[in-house]
Amino acid sequence: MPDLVRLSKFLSLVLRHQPSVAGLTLGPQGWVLVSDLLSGSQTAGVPLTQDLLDEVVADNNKKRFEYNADKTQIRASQGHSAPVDLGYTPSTPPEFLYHGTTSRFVDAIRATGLQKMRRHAVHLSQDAMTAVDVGQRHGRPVVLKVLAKDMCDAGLTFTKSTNNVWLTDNVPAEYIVFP
Ligand code: HQG
Repeated sequence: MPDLVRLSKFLSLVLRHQPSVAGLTLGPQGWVLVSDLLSGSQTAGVPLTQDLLDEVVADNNKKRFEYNADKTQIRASQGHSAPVDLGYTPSTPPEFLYHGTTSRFVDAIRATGLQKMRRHAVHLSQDAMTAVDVGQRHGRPVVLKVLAKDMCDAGLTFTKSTNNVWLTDNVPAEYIVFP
């Protein structure tokens, strides 16, 4: 695995799921001090430097990580299982959004809608192709079309992460178009 991919996976672990592996605690909106991340990673045996961190943040294919304005803090833009309130303001989604899942989950989703499971939100994309990629991480991909505008009109809230992932608390089955 290329080093940057390996580092990105380590950063996902620390900044989304288990900050304690680098001796860290996430702030309420998911931020940690860059200096703490560098020293904590070194202590955990991961040779992270400021230059490498800059590279991961810039090159990461999904722009998973972001610095604050003065680059003293860093966080994951979405995807957490650790409890955070990312502080995004609600926005109006397009008419349709897409969710990638796999065939074996479809019956459960029909029964209970899309649930956030272990993460902080249900993740939706603006295009169906991204949803195919997301779904195939779990098995044979199935793309679900979500009637996002109808949900929004009914008072359900959406936010959009800095890296363009649409987030919502759950998607009731009545708003899902199954293939
Ligand atoms: C499924 C990755 C049964 C859901 C991706 C999914 C994404 C249900 C799985 C981001 C269900 C959870 C998020 C229900 C939902 N019954 N299964 N009621 N409701 N599910 O990994 O959306 O590379 O937590 O369909 O690319 O797959 O990490 O969520 O299959 O953007 O940056 O439960 O994570 O991005 O799986 O992926 P996940 P996800 P990163």
